[in-house]
Amino acid sequence: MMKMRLAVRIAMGWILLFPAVSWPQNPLITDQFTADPTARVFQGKVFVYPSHDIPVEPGKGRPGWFCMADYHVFSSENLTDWNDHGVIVSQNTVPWADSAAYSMWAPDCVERNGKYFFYFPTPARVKEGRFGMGIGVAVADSPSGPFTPEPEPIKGVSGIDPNVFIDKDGQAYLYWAGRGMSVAKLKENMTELASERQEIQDLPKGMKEGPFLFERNGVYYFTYPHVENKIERLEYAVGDNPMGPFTFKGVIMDESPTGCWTNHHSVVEYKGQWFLFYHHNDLSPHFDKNRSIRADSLFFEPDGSIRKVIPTLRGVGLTPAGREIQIDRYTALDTSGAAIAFLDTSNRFLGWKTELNKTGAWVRYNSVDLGPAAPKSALVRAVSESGGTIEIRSFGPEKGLISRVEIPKSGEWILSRSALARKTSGIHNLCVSLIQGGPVSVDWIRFE
Ligand code: FUB
Repeated sequence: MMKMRLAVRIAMGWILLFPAVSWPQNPLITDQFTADPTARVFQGKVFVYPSHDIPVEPGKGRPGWFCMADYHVFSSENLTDWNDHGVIVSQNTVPWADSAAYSMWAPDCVERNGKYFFYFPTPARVKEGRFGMGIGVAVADSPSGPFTPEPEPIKGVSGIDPNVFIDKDGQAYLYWAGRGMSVAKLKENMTELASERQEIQDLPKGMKEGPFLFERNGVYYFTYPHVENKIERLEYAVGDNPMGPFTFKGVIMDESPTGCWTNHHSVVEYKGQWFLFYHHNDLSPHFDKNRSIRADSLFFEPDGSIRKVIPTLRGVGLTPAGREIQIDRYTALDTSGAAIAFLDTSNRFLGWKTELNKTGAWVRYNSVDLGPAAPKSALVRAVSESGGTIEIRSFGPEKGLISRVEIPKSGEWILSRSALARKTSGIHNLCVSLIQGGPVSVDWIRFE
């Protein structure tokens, strides 16, 4: 999570310096680019293994294309706070990898017998006579590493986007993309193929990549991004065997409305809820090869089909009221009077602000946990050239005013505090609206 020191002025006139922490929901990670998230539940937590997009620099990567030199892993117990465990595998430390390739694409990680096997595609060194993407394995005793790369990539496999599924009988399967979609059995050691490659048949025509297989109630869901029109959307097919055949069933997520060319996903069940992890270019709106990972809830219909997932900014997880609540990651917003913009377009990692542009403009943000002990005041980081008054209301479970906060006239970001109108505890869906004056831009709100 992003930490920085800020100069602030409380409405009563104090000048303070204090560390601010941003806790956005979607995207999940806001201090670096992340893509192709594979989420796994290990040791009671969700671990996410994404690709790590970086901007191309002279001599490092190909301009206009994906550029990745290493992998980080992130974990979370509550799907709100994400812990970055740092670099687990790098192109410089894989013995067979081309360390100038900057092409460490979509990875996966599975656990077997207490060992964690991390699968990743990357080009092999050309001088060793190998071309194209190899799929490597790195092994660890813990889901966050340290991971030791195997000396060679998996023999007989050339392609991208590895995905591994271990069935109830213990048989492991490796799926990958590149010249169609392939599957093969893995040996018990998880590093060698135990069968011939088999092509997955009968899927819709057109480019497909990023296979991800999971099982639910005896049904094997083969899921993948597919270019049906111009850019990728997430689809699925089902079968009764991990090697297929699979029957196409439908779309999990439509194409990005803003044109991000790729999407790449994983599906995981955690604490009784299913989630779709995927990516979008939130922090790089003008270049879709610098992406950011997201998560949204996923639901099955009674017949086992997947209900289409509509991407949200709010994402998943409760937001503790004592943290900066980034209302720009809204659940709903009044598009006639409110808008979202970057705080600073020269450093998008600083995040977004909510612009309440006219009286009555509102934004709704669900699932804020005000805890067992009711907070006493609301703190708002905002800026308004003309000053204005905002209201924070709960519209569920107990409807009503929580606090009315005066935002004084100022050309700089300031903190304004106001007492709560009533004792409020528990989980609430909040509505923040401009009731007088404005425009007002809000960075975040917090309860104390
Ligand atoms: O991240 C590079 C590539 O973009 C992945 O391997 C694909 O699945 C697509 O997301």
